[in-house]
Amino acid sequence: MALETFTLVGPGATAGVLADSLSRAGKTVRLLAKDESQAAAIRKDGLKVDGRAVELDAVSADAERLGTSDAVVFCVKSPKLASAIGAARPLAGPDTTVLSIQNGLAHVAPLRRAFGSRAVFGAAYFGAKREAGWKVRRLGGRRIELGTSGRNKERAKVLADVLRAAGWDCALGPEAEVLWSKLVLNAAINPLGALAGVPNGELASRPALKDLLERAAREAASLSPVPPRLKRADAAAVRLCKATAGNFNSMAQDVAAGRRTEADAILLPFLRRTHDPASDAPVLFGFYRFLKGLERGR
Ligand code: KPL
Repeated sequence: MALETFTLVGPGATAGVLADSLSRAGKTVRLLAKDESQAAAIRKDGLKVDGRAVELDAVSADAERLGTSDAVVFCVKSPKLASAIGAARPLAGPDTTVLSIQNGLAHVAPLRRAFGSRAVFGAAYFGAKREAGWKVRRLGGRRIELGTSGRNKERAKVLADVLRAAGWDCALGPEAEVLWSKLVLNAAINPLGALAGVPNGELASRPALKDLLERAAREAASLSPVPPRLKRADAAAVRLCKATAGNFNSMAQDVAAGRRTEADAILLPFLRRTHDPASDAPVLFGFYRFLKGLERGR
């Protein structure tokens, strides 16, 4: 099951960083754009990561034209998933590995329905930002964790080897633990960075924000149904913020751009596990109310 051709779905900062690392590792990299005007813009301007041009084999909004590849990587945010799955179906042949590194859990069921045991779910611990045009800047972190769930173990192992060769610190773990551990950190970091309007580093360096960050991480960890892979969620949240210090997290980038946020995907899995969210998860519930108010206010 050699993985030589990769198609990334949903060009943005995450896809840009992965495309760059995979193409420098000698892989053939293609992008499935959201529409033809986006595809034309990327073809015209070229994708650059940290000032370096990324070698792309093809960019198109037409998956039939791109054809199948050995691996398809979903880098879309949760509100866009359903349409992305529909558009990307022709990219996946019977033996294609489908990787998703989205935040949250809501993507697991639809992707598994669409791609069965070909789907592998991962968690990305890095920061990146898309700047004007198709320029992407890496903002710290180089860890990717891949979840195994019995039937996809072999695929996940092969994928992990490719990612390591492409420079990532890639680890494997049971799928539920990988996804919930990342979700615990996202539930603490993303809403707080988005509401405070600060990059991750400030969540770790400003005492009042750090206190809230740590409380949110402990609250989320206490509601996780599987033991998080992190020994201390509060310390792990601070470490991740430091590792990605210059990054405005993905939710902060959504709020700044006036886009719908991933508040539902990131916070509801915890709030749904409480009897009374206001008293059982006061910090996360507060984040959720503020974010929803912000979205409604638009
Ligand atoms: O997952 C992230 C995100 O922004 O969504 C982290 C790793 C927290 C980086 O900001």
